[in-house]
Amino acid sequence: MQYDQLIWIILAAVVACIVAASVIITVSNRRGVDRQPPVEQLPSEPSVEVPAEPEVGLEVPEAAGSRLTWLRRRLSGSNNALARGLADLLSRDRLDEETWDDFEATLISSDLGVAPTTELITNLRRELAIDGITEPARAADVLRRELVKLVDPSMDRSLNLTGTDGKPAVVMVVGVNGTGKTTTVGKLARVLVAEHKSVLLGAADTFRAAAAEQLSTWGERVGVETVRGVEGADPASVAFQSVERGIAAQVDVVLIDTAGRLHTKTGLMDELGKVKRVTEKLAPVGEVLLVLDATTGQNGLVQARIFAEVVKVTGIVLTKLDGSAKGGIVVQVQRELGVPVKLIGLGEGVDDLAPFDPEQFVNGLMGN
Ligand SMILES: Nc1nc2c(ncn2[C@@H]2O[C@H](COP(=O)(O)OP(=O)(O)OP(=O)(O)O)[C@@H](O)[C@H]2O)c(=O)[nH]1
Ligand SMILES: [Mg+2]
Repeated sequence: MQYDQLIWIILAAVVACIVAASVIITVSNRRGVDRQPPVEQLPSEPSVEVPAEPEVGLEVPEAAGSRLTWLRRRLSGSNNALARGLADLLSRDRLDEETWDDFEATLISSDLGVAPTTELITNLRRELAIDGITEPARAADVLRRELVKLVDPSMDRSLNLTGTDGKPAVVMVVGVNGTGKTTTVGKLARVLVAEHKSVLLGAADTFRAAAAEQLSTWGERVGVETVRGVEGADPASVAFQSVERGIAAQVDVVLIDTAGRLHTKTGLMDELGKVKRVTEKLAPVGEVLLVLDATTGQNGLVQARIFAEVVKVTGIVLTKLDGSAKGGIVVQVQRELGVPVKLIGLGEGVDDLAPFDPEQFVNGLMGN
């Protein structure tokens, strides 16, 4: 090989190395772009779980529009008792007394409650009589309007995510065991991250180590940090430390997951009150979301009443509206607490959380 050929080969190899190195540096910088700056690690507990470098890109939810359309389809295809009652009414030939009686019974058994049912049927019959409508198919629009009125579109369903005095907005998620609190925190974090908000999760469920583990797994999936304590740690102190970290890291929102607790256990309910009081020494808890399992029916109302007495509930998350839930509970729980349903869960999947929209909900129930 000639001398000048060798020089060219060496030069080509050097250029190739430089190009490869700059590609590697660019890729690794890009991977860090969407990550939040890691917060300082305190020597004492609780610990902060900084999500590991994801192997693939972080998960982001589908756009809100397509998610809502999909959820509406899920609702209308569900086994929801109210949806079935409406479908039955609209499939009849005529609106005679027997049909009305059956419809009334269906509404009451779908957790709509006696007073709202009577109100709905009275209004519906009056409206239909004025226009002389006797065929169910033509009654559908009137029914849709009356149902929307019952679900109350005038309520403010936005989440309060504005922090005060430059501090993060704090959201606490509460409810009885297994209603879907942790899943809701994870899904909500995912939505907020997609809206370019910086989020921190606080694992104030210290009953079981697995609970904090479940939450950190969500944190890793969506690329946010989780503050957690050891099993049996004081949940109030974990919540406090979470907000403390959130302030230090200047995040927009701190989501605090709490342990499931039976509303009948006074000690546990007092503990929840303490979690909120202690957290508020640092920053106001602007949103207390009560997670109710829509399939538990009337029991959900009792839970709602007692939780609202202990911590001022500002919004309801109604989960498990897929499956065999009785959608009428939306109306009852809002009336009972005077607090809006803000979010609904329609499945176990990561995108199965949606803002509650009265019209979409009614359309979903009516199968369109
Ligand atoms: N079908 C359905 N399942 C749900 C929904 N939300 C949550 N789940 C499931 O309900 C179960 C309990 O959910 P978690 O989020 O662990 O409930 P939790 O309230 O945090 O439970 P505890 O912390 O033990 O009180 C899990 O299997 C979830 O996948 C929903 O909207 N629909
Ligand atoms: Mg949980």
